[in-house]
Parts: sequence; C-alpha cells; structure tokens
Amino acid sequence: MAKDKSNSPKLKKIEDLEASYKEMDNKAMTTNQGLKVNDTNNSLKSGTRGATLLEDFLLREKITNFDHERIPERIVHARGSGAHGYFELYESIEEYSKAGIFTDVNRKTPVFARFSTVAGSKGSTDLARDVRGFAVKFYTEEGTWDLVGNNMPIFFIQDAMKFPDLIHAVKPEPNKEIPQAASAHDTFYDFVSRTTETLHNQIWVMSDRAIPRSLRMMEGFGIHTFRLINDKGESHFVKFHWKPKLGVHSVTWDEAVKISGADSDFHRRDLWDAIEAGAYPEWELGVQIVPEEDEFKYDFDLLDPTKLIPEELVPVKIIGKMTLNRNPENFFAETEQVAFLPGHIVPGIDFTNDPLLQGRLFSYRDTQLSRLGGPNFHQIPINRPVVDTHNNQRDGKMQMDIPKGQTAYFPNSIGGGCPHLSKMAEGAFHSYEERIDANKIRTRSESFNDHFSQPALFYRSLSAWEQQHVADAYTFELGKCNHQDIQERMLWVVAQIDTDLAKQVAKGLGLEIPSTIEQPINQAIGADAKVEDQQPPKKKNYLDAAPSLSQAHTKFESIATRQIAVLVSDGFSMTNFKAVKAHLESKGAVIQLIAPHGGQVTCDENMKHKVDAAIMTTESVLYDAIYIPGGKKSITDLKSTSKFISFINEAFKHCKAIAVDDEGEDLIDKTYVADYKDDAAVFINADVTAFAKAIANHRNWDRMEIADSLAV
Ligand code: HDE
Repeated sequence: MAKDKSNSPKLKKIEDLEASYKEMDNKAMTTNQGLKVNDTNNSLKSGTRGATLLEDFLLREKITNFDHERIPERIVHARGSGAHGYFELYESIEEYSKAGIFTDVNRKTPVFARFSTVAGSKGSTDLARDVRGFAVKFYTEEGTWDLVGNNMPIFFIQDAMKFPDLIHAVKPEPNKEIPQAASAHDTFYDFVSRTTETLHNQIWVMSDRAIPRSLRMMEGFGIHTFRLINDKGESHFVKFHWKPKLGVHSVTWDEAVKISGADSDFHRRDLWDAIEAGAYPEWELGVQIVPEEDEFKYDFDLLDPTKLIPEELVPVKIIGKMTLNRNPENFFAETEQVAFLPGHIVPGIDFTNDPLLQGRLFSYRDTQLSRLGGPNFHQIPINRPVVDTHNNQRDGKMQMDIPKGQTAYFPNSIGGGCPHLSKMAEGAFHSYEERIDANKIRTRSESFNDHFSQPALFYRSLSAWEQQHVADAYTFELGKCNHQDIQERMLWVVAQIDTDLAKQVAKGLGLEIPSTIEQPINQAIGADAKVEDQQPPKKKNYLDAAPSLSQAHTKFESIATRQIAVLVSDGFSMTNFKAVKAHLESKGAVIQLIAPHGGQVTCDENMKHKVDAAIMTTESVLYDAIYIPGGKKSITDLKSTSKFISFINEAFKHCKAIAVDDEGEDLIDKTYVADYKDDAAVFINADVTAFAKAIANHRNWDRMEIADSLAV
C-alpha cells in the first residue's frame, strides 16, 4: 500500500481509520470470540468418514460469515475504484463562500474519491461506453461534504421522477438480462428517442468522453447549479469542475472493445499502480460563479441539469487541488462501503431548486439503508466524519457507539439541555432563505424545453476526429438495435442536432432519415406535446462553438505514467535502449519490456533485463507508444514472431507514436508502418525528444483516415 511520500503530517482521516485497521501479520488465528484455532481445514465428524456434527461451531462461524459476505451492489455506479487523498485551497473565496474548505488556505482536507461506471454490474468491464461517476468525500472540520458528480457536465434527465425509467431502459433488458454494461440496445434507444431531454448527455456518451484512457485523465463536474453562501448570508450560483493535471484523454472504441478482453480492470489497475508508484493523480477544482442577479441572463435555465454554462460565457476560476496519494487497505471496507450523499453539505454551500438535485437529496440516503443495512452507516470507518457527532438519534441495526446518559430527546433538562444547539456564529448550518411564492404544480418549466441547442453546440465544438468518433459511435449503438422504428426515430432526433451527422449514421444503418415522426416523442412535457413545436428557433445558438468542450484543446504537456512498450529479444541494443529509457523515464513515463518469452532477456552488452510481459500475455491496446531498439539478433527474433507484427500494426491503427532505431526499421518494414514512414508520429533514428512530444500529444489523429482503411 502506498504511503504518502511527501513526509507531511498524517491526515486526520487516516489517523481515524488507523483505529480500525486490523493487522494480520504475526498473529495467531482465532474465532470471532478470540478462541485460538488449531484446525481450519477439517470439520468435526463422527468418525473420519462420518457425517458432520451440528456441534461444529468452528464450521458454523466460518460458513455463516462466508454466506453473508455480499451486500447488494449499488443499483447504479456498482463498479468503482477509490483512493484516499487531500484537497488544498490555492486562494480564499470568502467573498462567495464562508465554508472553511474554501477560505482556509492552510488546511489539507482529507478526501476519499470513488470513480465508477454507471450501468454495469460490479464485475463488469472498465471500458464500457458509459458516463463515469466522480464522487469526492471531503472530511472537513465543519462536517463531511460530498461532491457527487460525473465526468460529463450535464445529465440525461431534468426531473428525478424520470430516473427509474432512464436506468431501467439502459440496464440489461429484464427478460434476458442482456446486454451487460452497454447502452447499445433497443430499450435504451426506445426510451431516449422518446425523451429528447436526454439528447445532450447522450451525445456526450457518443463522444470520446465515454471511453477515457485513464480515470486520472478525465474531468469531473458537480453538474447541478449549487449555491455558495458568504458570511453575510449572500448567495451566488456555482457549478463545480475538476480539471485533471494530465489533461483529458481517451482511447478509441476499437481499443475499448479489445481492452475489455485483454484487461477488464484496466482503469482500476491504472489508478492503483499510479498511486503505488508515487505518481499521484491530481485534479484542480474550479468554480463557475454566477451572481444572483444573472439568474435569468442565459438562454437556458440554470436549474436545468441538462444544460452547461459554456466556459466561454463564465470562465472556470481554479481555486484548489485534489491529490490522491493512498490506496485503500481493503476494497470492501472502504471503496464498497463508502456512502456518498449529495445531501452532505457544510455551511457556505447550499442547494438550488434543480428538480433532479432535489430528488437526489432523498435517494442517496434511502439507498444506503438497503445497501448498508440500516441508519448507522455513518459509523462505518470510511463514512465517519473527522469531527465528533452528538445528537438524539439512537439505536438501529449495528449501533457501534455507546451513547451515554438518561436522555435522548430535546429539549431536556435532565441531560443539562445537551446536546445543545449552536448559533450561526458558532458555525451552525442555516438553510439559505430563498423566497418561494408559487402554486403547487406537477409540470415541467417551459424554460427547460430546449433540448437541441446545447447538443448541437457540443457537436459543433468538436474537432473533425471527435465528430467522426461520434458518428461511428451512433452507428455502432443504433446498429445494435433490432427495431427499425427505434432506429428511425433516433435518426430523426439526431438530425435535430446535425443533419450531416444523421446522414452519416443513416448510411451506416442502411436507412433513410424520416422527415417527421408520428407519435409525440416527449412524454416529459405532456402526452400531446410535439417536441419540435416547443423548440426555440433553430438559430438559438449561444455560441458558434465552445472550444472548451473539445478534447483537442486539452493539455498535451506530460508523458507522466504513459506506458511505453519496448519490443526486445536477446541481443537488443543497450546503447539505444539506455538513451531512450533515460529520457522517457526522466519525464515520468513507464518502460515495459516485451519479449518473445517471460523471464529475462540479454542485451548486446550481455546484461540481463527482467521481461515485463511475454508477447503472448499482452496486447498493444494496453500501451501508449512503442519503441524498438536496434540489435540484429533481437530484430531477427521479433520478425519471426507474428504477434509482434500485429502488435505494431494495431498500435499504428490506433494512431500511437512508434519509434525505432537502427535494425528496428527492418521490423517495421514488415508492418503497415513501412508505407507511412513520414507519418508525424513515426520516428526512425530520430531524436527521442520528438518521440516524447508525440507521446504527450496522445495520438496522431491525422492518421485516422489511413488507419481506418487498415485491417488488423
Ligand atoms: Fe446518482 N445515484 N442518482 N447521479 N450517483 C447513486 O446512490 C440517483 C445522478 C452519482 O461512488 C446511488 O449510493 C438519482 C446525477 C454517482 O458511491 C443512488 C438520480 C449524478 C454515484 C443514485 C441520480 C449522479 C451515484 C446508487 C436522479 C451526477 C456513485 C448507490 C435524481 C451529478 C457514488 C448510491 C459512489 C449513485 C440515485 C442522478 C452521480 C441510487 C435518483 C445527476 C457518482 O442513490
């Protein structure tokens, strides 16, 4: 388990958890009652071959514990990976918020973050095309604050009432429990094509954001508009953003499919390994702040969670940084039992009336009751706050505290009036006093009715390669639907975003885009409503483009933690290898030696080197770039193993950087690369700094068209 190597004082939450750690080293085995055990292999029987005796309490304890090891997995976000860390504030924003975490720059607030896919079960693949959860628990001095967000800035639906429908539609179909961890099926597109508010999140899911290269390379968003409250009681609207220091990068769909087979724990392993290696993942926290008086300034409603505020309209102010520096000790105790609740807030932060957020405030506590078994889940070590808690809530399953005293009510005099109330000046929470004067009404605000402008803005803002990926994704997903009417309805809907996009998808499906659709498609806005009548004129475009939405404008500076496959066999050139390795490692990249066999390889200087993976046990989709040092014998060996050829071809198809030195060129002459030696990310006897720059660029997307024409 990685320890924080920064020598900084231990975080308060880690100290708290240490009280619950159970060491196993040098300990004798006991029962749960502390009885020493001398046989855990055989049950108690009548005779050596006889029936097992009911008396066997050792067997009963071991087996009953085992029988009850599982708890219900999360209904959504079941598959996740978590890590500990801390948050540091760069500068106080006391003008906007009185929260200690936003005003005290001397604090190092402990955090636990959990990243997840949404639709798949606990054991499903990391590389599903899906939204990623991005949940952070801040153990603050004023109580726990949970920012439970996603890696996309908008959500599928506008009202909590639709959530069960959305999730039932995307989950495996209930009659056959197929498909696992995939939106590419009839029920999902049946629902979303009739619920056009989903379109914005849907097109983000068709984009590369849905298949991240690493959990460490994705953004996070609080999605809803929240409030910040300052010490004068004034409110500002706020949207929260997490920006990864490594930039936002993704794999291609072809890779995602193959990674799912080669290593379905790809993201989980990557997060764990990076932390173990001391390459701590970092994200900066940013806020978009909108003054109260600007509430109605925009072409969309701030309370509508299917809309984002383009950064070009309201810049993201970076205020602090989260560093994850410690892996959990135990997956179940920490990552599985952690309970995030959007309702966990602290003074200085408050909710808005976003109808999705309002519903979430109910759901998350409710779900923990069945998932974790009762109302005392806040006492589980990973969930307990770092500040003391005192109230009159009592009893319930698994009460771990022993509350003292004669009273459990308020007001009381027998207990000296304790626990007593706090005043606001002492840090008590006080809900923002928003004036509401309205009829009780079950409807959707008209200001939520524009379902097409922002998906269109998103699509327009993407680079050509990103747009191509969206078209390919829609073609794949709709191609997996069996109902032609659903495919056609989707084509009509996609055409509302962009006609050319819909045409490309229609071509792939072998269908025409229908000019109208018969049924009312948007149940959300009333049984008789036709969504096209409710849309604002087509021209309603906030901006021509919002460059911040495209991954083409992310950071391309670092090669830290990038995995470089070095293809070698006995006799490889040590001189070439040493120079490239030294340079790439000095910039934080990870060198992995791949050879025809496991064990060791010997270089041309007769030194032995540990092989990281035998070629038969690995795949090119697990690496970011390839380097092939020269060495005559080595290259002759590599040429005779066909998997090395397909390994290189595949990396080339996935637009990755490839560098070769000396005889290494003979090897690539047997691959597709032979015809593309002038490619901007192919390096033959070139300066290693150019190779490193190409790795930092993530991919050479200019190669995409060629790559698409190559079979692997
Ligand atoms: Fe969740 N969501 N959600 N969700 N959600 C859960 O809570 C729910 C929504 C998100 O790593 C559940 O503890 C409703 C938006 C994350 O443990 C459940 C609605 C956003 C996680 C639940 C939403 C999210 C969850 C399942 C619509 C982004 C995983 C287990 C009103 C802002 C947290 C659990 C973790 C988990 C309900 C919509 C993010 C059932 C009813 C919007 C990251 O309570």
